[in-house]
Amino acid sequence: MIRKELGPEAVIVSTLESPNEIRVTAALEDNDVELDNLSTAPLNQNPGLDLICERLEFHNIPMELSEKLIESCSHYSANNPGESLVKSLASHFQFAPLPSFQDTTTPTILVGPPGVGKTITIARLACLATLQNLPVHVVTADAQKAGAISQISSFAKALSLEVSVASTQDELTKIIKNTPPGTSLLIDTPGINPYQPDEIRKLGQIILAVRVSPILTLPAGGDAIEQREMIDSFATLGANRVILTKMDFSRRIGGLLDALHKTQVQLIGYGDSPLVAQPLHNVGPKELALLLLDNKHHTARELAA
Ligand SMILES: Nc1nc2c(ncn2[C@@H]2O[C@H](COP(=O)(O)OP(=O)(O)O)[C@@H](O)[C@H]2O)c(=O)[nH]1
Ligand SMILES: [Mg+2]
Repeated sequence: MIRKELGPEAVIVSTLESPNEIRVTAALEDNDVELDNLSTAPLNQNPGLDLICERLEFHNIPMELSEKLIESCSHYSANNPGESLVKSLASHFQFAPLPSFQDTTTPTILVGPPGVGKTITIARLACLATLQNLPVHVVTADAQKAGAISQISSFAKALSLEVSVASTQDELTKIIKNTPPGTSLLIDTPGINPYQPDEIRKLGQIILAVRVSPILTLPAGGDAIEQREMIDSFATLGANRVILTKMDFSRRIGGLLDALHKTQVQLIGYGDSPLVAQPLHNVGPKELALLLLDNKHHTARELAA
């Protein structure tokens, strides 16, 4: 049937089985497309499109997105599945770089729900800037949560940085105004419930004082719809970029990927450790492909087997 549709050159590049159907992806080989082999170990060790299908299934990527990814994989090149996955991800997701601190006129402000890793991410960004000898000043607008100020102060102290506390919009405006030229501002905010209008309004006031679009911080695992609604809610505050956290214990990122794909929010980096000294990772299509293909996170039951 496939050869009847596509002609005698058609090759089957993958099959995807679900309880009620078997999907077969076929392609015509395109000898004009020359794609470099990826030199990274996981891709070289796992060169088949079937393996990619398996990994997409493992990550619980919803069928609709999975099909789109596989279809464009086969469109790019059936001969080099690793490279075609990278290209496929590049065409379905938005990526942008982590803050560079070269542009000291644009503060970096992180927002998100409570406990997702905003403060540790601020500390990591401060660490990154300090390592590059770029001056940063850390500000927290999270003055209410018990222990919040001492948590960020201890991170800052380890980097020989001071922390300013802004309890109101006016205080934050004043701190921004008094920041010496050439110093980047890193601003931490209280975790909020984005479904509470009052909490959104208060965070909106902080963002108004800063006048830049905030970066949403989200854990990598979780349900697709939950994540999408979270991203949509913070988008009302102008958050169009996301940093992921807790990648080290997120075994499946399909829900998150579905949310990123549906919202087209820009993915800019991820953290995978509770340690501040462990740097954030930049993420582009290649890094995302490696995260999808990597199967190093085993459950305790698997490890004991
Ligand atoms: N294992 C792991 N723990 C993390 C990661 N990011 C944050 N955490 C932990 O999550 C908890 C909450 O982090 P925190 O920065 O205080 O969250 P915030 O409330 O959003 O500011 C802390 O115990 C962090 O050490 C991560 O990438 N991996
Ligand atoms: Mg915090």
